[in-house]
Amino acid sequence: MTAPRLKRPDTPRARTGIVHLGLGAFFRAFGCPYIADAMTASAGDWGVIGVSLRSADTRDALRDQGWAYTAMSLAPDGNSTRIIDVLNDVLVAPENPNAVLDAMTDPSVRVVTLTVTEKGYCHNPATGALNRDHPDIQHDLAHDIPISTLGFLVRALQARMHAGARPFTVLTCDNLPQNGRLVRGVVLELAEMIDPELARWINTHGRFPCTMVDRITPATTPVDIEKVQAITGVYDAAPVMHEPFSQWAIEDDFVDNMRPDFAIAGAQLVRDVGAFEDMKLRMLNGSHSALAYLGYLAGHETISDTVADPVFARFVRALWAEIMPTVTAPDGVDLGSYADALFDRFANPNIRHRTWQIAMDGSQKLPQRLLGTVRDAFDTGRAAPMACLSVAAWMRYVSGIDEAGQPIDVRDPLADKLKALTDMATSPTECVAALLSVREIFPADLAEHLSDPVTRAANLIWTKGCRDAIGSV
Ligand code: CS2
Repeated sequence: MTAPRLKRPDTPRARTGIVHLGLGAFFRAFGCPYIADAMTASAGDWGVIGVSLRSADTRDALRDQGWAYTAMSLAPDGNSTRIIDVLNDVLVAPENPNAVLDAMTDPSVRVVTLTVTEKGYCHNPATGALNRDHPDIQHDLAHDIPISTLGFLVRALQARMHAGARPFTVLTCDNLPQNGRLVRGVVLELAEMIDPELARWINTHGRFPCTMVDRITPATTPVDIEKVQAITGVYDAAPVMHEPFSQWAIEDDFVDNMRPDFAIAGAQLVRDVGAFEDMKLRMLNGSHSALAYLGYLAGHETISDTVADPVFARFVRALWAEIMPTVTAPDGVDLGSYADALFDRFANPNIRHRTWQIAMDGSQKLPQRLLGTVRDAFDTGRAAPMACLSVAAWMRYVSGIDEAGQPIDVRDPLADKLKALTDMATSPTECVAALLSVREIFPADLAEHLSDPVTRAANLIWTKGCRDAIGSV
């Protein structure tokens, strides 16, 4: 017998108070449960209109379910499920950008949340400034109907200003350092080019709190869909998978103080998110990327497979030892215990988080994940061999051939440029030199510092393979 389809009961919905841009698995597994808990505990009209910026898949899968879906928590000792029911609609921006602008312009929407990934900010990863040459930005400068995230934010804010309404708070939930400052900066730059008065209005009235978001969310597979059905007896076309752990630190700075009661839902509302961000971006995401490149090249499919290999378990501990002196722990946090907890989270065998998934978009991730650590270590006269090995592994990865001689499906906005550079190189030394010249990633002074240690590491990786290279560093 086929299982019945998940269907939201026909009960009243909360009114929409949030538009979310970039409705991927992460926000559905992370932000939406917090919003659901906040509304359960202290009410408020914080229903969400989700916006997919590219594909219609999520909308098509969720529509017949009344926008409800299952979130499955993957604990080492078993799975549990919960229905999340905060979405009021899902819009697909390329199909109907005006509907997205209308939703964002509705004065009852007080917060626009974002998970558009690092590359969605159209910024230069090394400097944080707007990449004015980005084709989507060029498009949005020439047309009133936008295609980029920044274009949607700026045009919707412009419509609100013209309507005499208040701006919405822009709440970014992407893994970027000072993410609120970053999005504020690029929004202001674009607004300035469109209408300087708008830029002044956003500068005065807009709010862009920084956040630190943390929950490991592997992509959903067909097997996951079957598992959900086995537990719930119901077919859900688009469930999301996540680890039990979740942490959200939010700078408490919202337009007119209008926001869900995130604190009651377990988020930390703080004055300064900086320490949380540095710790998480460097220790979790930095080691995630390092394990992704080295592990992928060595033939490991997932992060848990990678750290189950004792060589990589030692490696990640050594990498954390390099990172820890470069971060200031948030009040009350012991970095050693944080690292121990990270190890357990990575080792969770129930989470099949593919190294290939995490390896994506490295050009956008390396600066905040690994290069900050390297810079701080160099500035204080310390070496960072494991971080340099990780950078070299990324170089090997983007050259497009793994250790078994198989092609790698490299996904990165700079993939073509990186491939052209590595194709011209005739040795690991030349490859390192070519890639260190990519200024979007490596500022000139840092490239100079990196040249020797990364060249050494690359030669080890190319000749011995990643596993043996780790032992030889
Ligand atoms: C991962 C993150 O895919 C990646 O780059 O490092 O998505 C990571 O799982 C989350 O930031 C955990 O909070």
